Amino acid sequence: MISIENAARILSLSKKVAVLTGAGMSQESGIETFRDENGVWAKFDPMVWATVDGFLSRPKDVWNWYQERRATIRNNKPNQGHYALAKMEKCFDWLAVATQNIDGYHHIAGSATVRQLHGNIFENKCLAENIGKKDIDNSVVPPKCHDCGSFIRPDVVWFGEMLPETEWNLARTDAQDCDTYIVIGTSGMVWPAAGLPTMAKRKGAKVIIINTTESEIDQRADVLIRGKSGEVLPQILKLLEK
Ligand code: BV8
Repeated sequence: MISIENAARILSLSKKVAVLTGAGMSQESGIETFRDENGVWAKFDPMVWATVDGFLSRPKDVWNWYQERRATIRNNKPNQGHYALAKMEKCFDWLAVATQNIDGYHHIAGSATVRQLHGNIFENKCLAENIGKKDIDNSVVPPKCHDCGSFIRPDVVWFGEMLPETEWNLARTDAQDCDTYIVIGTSGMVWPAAGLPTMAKRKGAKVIIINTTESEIDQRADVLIRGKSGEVLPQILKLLEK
């Protein structure tokens, strides 16, 4: 509890707060994380299932895998951590969330400022034109672009792909301008997102980490909270609302 009180005390003195979330944020919503013991990458090789070459080697399988993940996300919902983070916005001049997650749960929970660093699983784009496409013909697997005939693919950032420039630049500015940086539910293994807490720290921000286990970013923490984000964030919000 002490670290939760320390985090709330630091936040009560903050005006500008930036946040980085990872798969742990949605774990209590029933969405699998990637690198926990029996996580996604333990079952699916990311170089096959989350790269362009992997998609081209087995387009039908990769497309169907994303369809299954879309169904799981639709059948679940944001958890108390997402809602607490959204309500926390009123406690500061601004609170901006940069998420590595592609489930869209921060938006659904009501967060107003969300930078989707790795895209959104419910959006699609043409593989060849690299531009978003709507009204997809799902009778073909994977669907084909109605403008050029190339494959349609999920509009998410695969390994080896650049992050969306605007989202990435905004997330970097948030990290450099904030008083406090909260890191929630990420192993800190995927770059360049993993570098954001260090950018904040270098500019003098306090860093709060909420994670159930150790992460690659722990040494940056001013406050380290070992716990579930769906339980910890509502407790922090309660202390801030006092
Ligand atoms: C890039 C989207 C520039 C798709 C994902 C070779 C060539 C090119 C690039 C590289 C290369 N070698 C390395 C790189 C860089 C690479 C990278 O970082 N690799 C790592 C693995 C070493 N990065 C990239 O490729 C990025 N692009 O660098 O572009 C470039 C371009 C060309 C050439 C050179 C450079 C793109 C990375 C994005 C990849 N896309 N996903 C999809 O999801 O299908 S990755 C995937 O990892 C997800 O986005 C995920 O969010 C992300 C990070 O993982 P986490 O979110 O942290 O999840 P994880 O399971 O790891 O951890 C969960 C944590 O939560 C754990 O710590 C756990 O303890 C905790 N937890 C669990 N439950 C809870 C909890 N905490 C709190 N409460 C709970 N209840």
